Amino acid sequence: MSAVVLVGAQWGDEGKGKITDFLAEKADCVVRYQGGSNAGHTVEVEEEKFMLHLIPSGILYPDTVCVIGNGVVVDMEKLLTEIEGLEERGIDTSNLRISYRAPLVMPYHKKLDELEDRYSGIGTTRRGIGPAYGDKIKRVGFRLVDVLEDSSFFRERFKAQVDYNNRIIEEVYGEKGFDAEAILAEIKEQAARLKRYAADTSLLVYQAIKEGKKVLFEGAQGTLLDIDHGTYPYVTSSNPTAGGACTGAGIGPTFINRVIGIAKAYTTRVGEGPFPTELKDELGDLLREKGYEFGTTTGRPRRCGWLDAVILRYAVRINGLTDLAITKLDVMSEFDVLKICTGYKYKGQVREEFPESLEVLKNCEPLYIELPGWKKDISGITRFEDLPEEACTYIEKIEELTGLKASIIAVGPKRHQTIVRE
Ligand code: 2SA
Ligand code: GDP
Ligand code: MG
Repeated sequence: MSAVVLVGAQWGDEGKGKITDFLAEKADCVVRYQGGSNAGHTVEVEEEKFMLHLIPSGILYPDTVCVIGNGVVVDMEKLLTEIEGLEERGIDTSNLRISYRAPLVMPYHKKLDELEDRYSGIGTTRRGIGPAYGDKIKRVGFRLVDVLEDSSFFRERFKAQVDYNNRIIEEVYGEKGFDAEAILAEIKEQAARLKRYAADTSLLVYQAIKEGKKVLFEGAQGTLLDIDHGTYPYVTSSNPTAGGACTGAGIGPTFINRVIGIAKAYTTRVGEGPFPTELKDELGDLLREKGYEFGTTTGRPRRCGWLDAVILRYAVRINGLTDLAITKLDVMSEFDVLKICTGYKYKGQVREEFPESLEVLKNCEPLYIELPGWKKDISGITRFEDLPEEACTYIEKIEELTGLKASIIAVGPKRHQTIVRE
């Protein structure tokens, strides 16, 4: 039995797509369990680059079953475009499965996300994620199965919901609302095109695990963007943390036997909210330039800073991490001296735990240790022993600070630029 959860240990964009694709070579099934088209997971194989949003990063392997679980909010229009884009590039998507239970992102969710973000200042991706999860929790959302069945119960509730949202869009924001019949026709057509992929995915994943197949659960976003455990309200509206894999895929926690925390060798964040180790100077610009830190979905520049071990320790605890995958070590080759934050100073006191209060977090001063850089190109190295001594020391320091082994190290964006340690 092998069920492995891959979770972002920071604020997302840790390289989950790359690591998932790398491990998917030996997997039978890859499952997305939360998020939606806000996610942007990059997979690079030889000269080809794929940016995936809703489709799991196992899709490049023709025999791997790729599941969009019940915890993912599905924008059918975006999903169809993504499927078509892959098919045009010769990628077979016939092994894709979508949960009947997946809540749908409606056109009014996207509109409301845009309008509300102007006021809330969260800096969302404006893909309708918050409003779609909000409706799910309020029990006024619609799932793939509802549109496929098209019952009178669904139609009545759907029209009432469009009316309600139109009132907000028109009366609160003074913008034009939507035509319920037009949306209905559109989503029915989209659902019909997706019908061939629809499945009871919880059952499918359960059976795969029971048959001893290898299943990967691919988190989107990251621990600090978790609605419950992240830097609320500057978070996404789902649970990227490992517990989300159970609810978002419909499997019990006793089936999971490994949880890999994926962490960049430094830290980035896109969108607003506190970020203690952020570098607002030329060092931050250098990280952005060398790490090519721009949003995979929106193209927004990412904020960059030093590695923060307080965050990593928090991720170890919240996710029950078993080991780490450290990505983008090659980007650190640029620096003479590397810094790692080991604790925060707040009002003269040292804090080693990640604070729950944003006010405290905003006023925390990072406490750093310094390590020597290596200033050598490491992007072609395939064995840990062949890395420069300073790079090994950097990784070993992360292991010491987190108490976990870095069992995977990425030294470049491509599939083969990956070091595995036994
Ligand atoms: P949302 O759209 O409601 O989920 O936004 C809420 C916050 O969550 C952040 N968020 C992300 N952070 C990092 N990466 C994400 N995916 C894209 C990428 C982002 C992009 O891979 O680069 O292209 O801009 C992602 N998705 C959501 C978001 O920035 C808000 O802070
Ligand atoms: P995800 O959301 O966690 O899947 O990450 P993204 O795909 O949004 O962002 C990670 C970026 O870093 C992508 O452009 C990847 O191709 C790239 N990347 C992943 N691993 C490495 C690495 O080890 N080195 C370098 N230089 N780039 C990497
Ligand atoms: Mg991303």
